[in-house]
Amino acid sequence: MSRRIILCDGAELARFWSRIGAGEIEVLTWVPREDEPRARPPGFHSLQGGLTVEGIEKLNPKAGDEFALVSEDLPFVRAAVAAISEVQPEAPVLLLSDRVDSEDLPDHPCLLRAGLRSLIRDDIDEEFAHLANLHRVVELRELVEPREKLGILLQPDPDPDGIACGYALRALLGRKRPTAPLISFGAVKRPENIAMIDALGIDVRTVTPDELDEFDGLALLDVQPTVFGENMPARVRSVDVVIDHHPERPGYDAVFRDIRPNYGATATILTEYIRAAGLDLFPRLATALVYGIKSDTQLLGRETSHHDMTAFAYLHASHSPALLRRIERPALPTSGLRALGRALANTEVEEGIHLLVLGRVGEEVIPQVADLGLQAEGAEWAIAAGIVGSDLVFSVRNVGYVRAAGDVVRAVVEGLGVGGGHRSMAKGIIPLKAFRKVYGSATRKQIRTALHDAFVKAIHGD
Ligand SMILES: [Mn+2]
Repeated sequence: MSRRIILCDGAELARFWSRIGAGEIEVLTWVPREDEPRARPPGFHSLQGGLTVEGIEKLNPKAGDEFALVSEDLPFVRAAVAAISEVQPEAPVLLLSDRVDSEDLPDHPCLLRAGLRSLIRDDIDEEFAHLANLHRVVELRELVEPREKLGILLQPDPDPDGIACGYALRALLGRKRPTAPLISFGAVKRPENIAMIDALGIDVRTVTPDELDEFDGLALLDVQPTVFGENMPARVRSVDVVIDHHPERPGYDAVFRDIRPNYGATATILTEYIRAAGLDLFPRLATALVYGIKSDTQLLGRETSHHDMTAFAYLHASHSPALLRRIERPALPTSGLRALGRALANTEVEEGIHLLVLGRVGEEVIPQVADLGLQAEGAEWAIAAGIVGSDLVFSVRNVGYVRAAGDVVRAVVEGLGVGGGHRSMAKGIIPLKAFRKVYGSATRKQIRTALHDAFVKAIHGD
């Protein structure tokens, strides 16, 4: 188990540390100052050999151990950083000080400064969490630095979480599109996701497995190689980087691996990296990550951890509300508004269900109409249905305390088409051919009756 080695400058700061409550994995050491009595602060032992390379060596630091320096004195901090760098160059160092300025600090790849006396115990744990994230960033940057062309591979038909992470990783590495393109084996298809890449100006290139040869580095985000199943391209079996929040799967190699299954979104991991590295959070980047977290956690609902909440709050201050609106509420074409007008003309809420049948429309209109439909008085369910190409497509929303929308839609499309979703949002697609086979025709009236009956049955039946 890795340790936190605490080095306090003098008895006063050591006592202060004891008072705020030392953590279990902390090794408490102090260096007595000349001008103070040598009485040992409780729980501390003095650094044998003083603040020297030998002194640090005696602590026997191992890979994975972290240091904290508690001091208000620049020469102390400098000497400590120099000695630690000599003994364990990779070790992350947290400096807790109110007076020592970051600018005066010696060069160190993984050094983070935080305030001291203003901190309470939880804040110190949080600072250590930032330090661990900074350490990951340092490793990541070192690893991909020599790669001329890093392919950032997302899952096929990338979702907002994956897209946001790709964008964030590129920023974190200080790269641009030509040397770190976002790639995928399947194009972005869902209208909401197309709205996202359009609004943010992000490019996702579709590649074939053979085309991976042009990259001398590969980073997989929000996905692990095993997702490609039996057909996993050989090139993907052994990669540089995997960062993901899905459960860890064996069967591949990655030099850098950061899998956090208790996180609601991979965008949360990338946000923590960005925060720890002190990277400028420009509005486009913050907006992408906000949307990635929102969409993967159903707006901080299901499967959200406190990490996601903290990351969301951190991003929120820098995001662009106008840009986010453009992604979440893409412009409604006038033809879509007319279809909505016709559907609203004789609308009714029956048994808590508000069903709007739009006729032939652009697919992006349907989910927006479903959102709107839920505002009707008495509506617990809103369904917007329209014809797109040769399919009947419908979006479903509910108030959240009723049966899960995804389950209901799966019951409705069973044997007819495909569908699914989450607690309060879902989508279904039924080919018109299949619909006609069962219901005879696909007139607006027939669609309304058939969908209404099927939903009543699915919502109220078992
Ligand atoms: Mn995800």
